[in-house]
Amino acid sequence: SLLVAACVGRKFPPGFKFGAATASYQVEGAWNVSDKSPSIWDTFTHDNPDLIADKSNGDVACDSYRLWETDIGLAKDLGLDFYRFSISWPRLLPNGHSNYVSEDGKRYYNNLINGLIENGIEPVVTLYHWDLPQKLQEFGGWTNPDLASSFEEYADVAFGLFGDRVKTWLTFNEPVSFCEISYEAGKTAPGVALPGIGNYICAKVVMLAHARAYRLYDTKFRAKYRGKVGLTNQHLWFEPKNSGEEENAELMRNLMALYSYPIYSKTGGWPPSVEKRIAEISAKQGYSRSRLPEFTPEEIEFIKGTYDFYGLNYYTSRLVETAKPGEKLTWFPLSGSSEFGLALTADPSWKAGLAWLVSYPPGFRRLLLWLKQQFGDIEFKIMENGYATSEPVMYDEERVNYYRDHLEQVLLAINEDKVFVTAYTAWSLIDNYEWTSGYTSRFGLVNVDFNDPNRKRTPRASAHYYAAVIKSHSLDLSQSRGY
Ligand code: PNW
Repeated sequence: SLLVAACVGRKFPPGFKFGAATASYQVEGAWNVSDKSPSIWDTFTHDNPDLIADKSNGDVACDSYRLWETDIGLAKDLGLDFYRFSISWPRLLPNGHSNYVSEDGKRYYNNLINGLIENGIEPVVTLYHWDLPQKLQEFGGWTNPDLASSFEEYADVAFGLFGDRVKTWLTFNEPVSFCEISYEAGKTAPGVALPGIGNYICAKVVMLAHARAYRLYDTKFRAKYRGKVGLTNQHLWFEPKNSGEEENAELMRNLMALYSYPIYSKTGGWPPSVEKRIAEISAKQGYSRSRLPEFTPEEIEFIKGTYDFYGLNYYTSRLVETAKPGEKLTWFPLSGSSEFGLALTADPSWKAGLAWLVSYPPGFRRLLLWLKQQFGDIEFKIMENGYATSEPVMYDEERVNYYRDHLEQVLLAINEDKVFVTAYTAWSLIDNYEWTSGYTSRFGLVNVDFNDPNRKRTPRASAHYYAAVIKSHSLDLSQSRGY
């Protein structure tokens, strides 16, 4: 009976769902097929090959525009409950605006959605995974408040075309990543660097854009389609490096929740500690108001509560300490840490797949509990978690360990901390175009041969491992490293 108890503890709750994710620019290729217009990533990679590790681009990527049936086959072999992919805005709306809808774009996503459903796999769709139509960047991109209404137009088209079959929508993937790394640091598309301001303007515009899409779904689509709409935020977990710096670690947690407080908190608006600190720093810099733009009371009410679940992506953790005078702070993975003069490091004992991707499984559980404490006992869906190596290892033991150890923490969060987690998503189904790392970072459960014109896909050991977890709906912890 002891054995039974142990096994029961390792079971995922009934109804818990497993998936895997990709994103349009990272897998589709076919960048200029038919009437598709360029996205900011097409423009950025074509104009700045030197900013990409292997000078590559997503022109072909995994060629999933052509090989989508193969991808569905892989998802089916894994036994996925759902497949998370994103729609390329410029493929569906080449003008950026809804005055013209591409027939080929419609056909492609209809085929993919129908193919998934025919194979018993639920489609989970992200509207914005960073590939803005270049035509809208020419309007100023996410620093232009008008983008919120352009995004609502796009969402209207997508909900209208696919909402009869798509029941889980994510408006945005990781606003923190594109607001900070793109619009503040200028390191990724569109390559616009507006230090200390671009990220905050982007944050406000994106919060409003999300809320507009959510409220549109409520008024126009919810009664007939009965789906769920949310977004997914990326979180690192932060711990103080030295005793006495808990307050700084908490400030970093709140900075990363900049894109959550307006939506999920009871009060709405920016996280108070972050808002206060940025206002103080702005005042010291001689400004009469904060660089973090205020919301009007109407905007606060408009954004607050616009969710049906909390989507989150977790990969890694950091230690926080006050920077030494003159210390150069890195912009990655969170350029905003320089705002507060905080240095982010990793503990040497945390196993590194890539320099930035160090594995600290307990951070995942602590993050889930922290989010529950901040925002209440709401539904959490893990929309990304995964591990990369810089070599295309086929017997990928490190990735298997990463998935097992992180899934173990999810189970602890569910069983011990009573966090209501209903879904887990592996990033990624297949190796793909890893932004400025090009094809040098391998995240796939399935290997892709990028030298092969047919982009041959071969499941790794981790794919077999994940399939076994899904099939048994439980975790075998006999190999666990026991965090
Ligand atoms: C995510 N970090 O980005 C994105 O959603 C994916 O498109 C991407 O391929 C994947 O994770 C792997 O990088 C991240 O700093 C960006 O911890 C930054 C971090 C994590 C994920």
